[in-house]
Amino acid sequence: MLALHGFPMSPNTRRVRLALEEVGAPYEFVAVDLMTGAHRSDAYKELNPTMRVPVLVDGDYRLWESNACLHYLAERFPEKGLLPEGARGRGLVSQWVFMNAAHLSPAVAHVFAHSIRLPEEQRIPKMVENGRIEIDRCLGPLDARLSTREFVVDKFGVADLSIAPTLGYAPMLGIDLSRFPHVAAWMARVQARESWQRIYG
Ligand SMILES: N[C@@H](CCC(=O)N[C@@H](CS)C(=O)NCC(=O)O)C(=O)O
Repeated sequence: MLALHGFPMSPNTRRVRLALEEVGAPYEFVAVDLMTGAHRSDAYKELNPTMRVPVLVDGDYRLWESNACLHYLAERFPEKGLLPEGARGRGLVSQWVFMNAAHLSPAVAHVFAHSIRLPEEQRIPKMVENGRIEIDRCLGPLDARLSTREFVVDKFGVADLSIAPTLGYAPMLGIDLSRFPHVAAWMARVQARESWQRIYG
């Protein structure tokens, strides 16, 4: 059976949980408590030497980096159609997943850290300001993309599973999606799915 080691509230963990729900494979969720430093234990380091969540375990195979886990699950359960056929469609999936992993997700993480997570004396307002600029820089093109289609790359799949959890805490972080109406409408479509209801509900 598959197992996912992760922190329940973590967007990176939730990204993979959503994919597991979408493929419908039975899996065990193993909670890793970031608050008590469980991700720094020797046992956990055996699973993920970078000491981050999540980690997907499939028999003797272990995989970390949440977006890599999405691709693995899509390829392991090809009948679920989470990746398009053909080089062009897959290239577009990679484009949006890398944009999320390299730019959008770190920017959202900086806004979260420097406005909520860190003790006040460690917060750097410029990090929040720069983070918001970077978020807008990503959401503008995403909004344009979603103005002509229901999901990021035609059918619901890996690109949606990658980006939507990054925006899961947008209201709490003061990220006003009404400025990006097509992104807001797409988020509502993703949030209406059974998988989202099960993980975020
Ligand atoms: N790029 C990684 C990021 C993983 C990540 O940063 N996870 C956070 C929780 S959302 C974490 O483990 N933080 C603990 C730490 O950095 O010490 C992925 O997509 O899996």
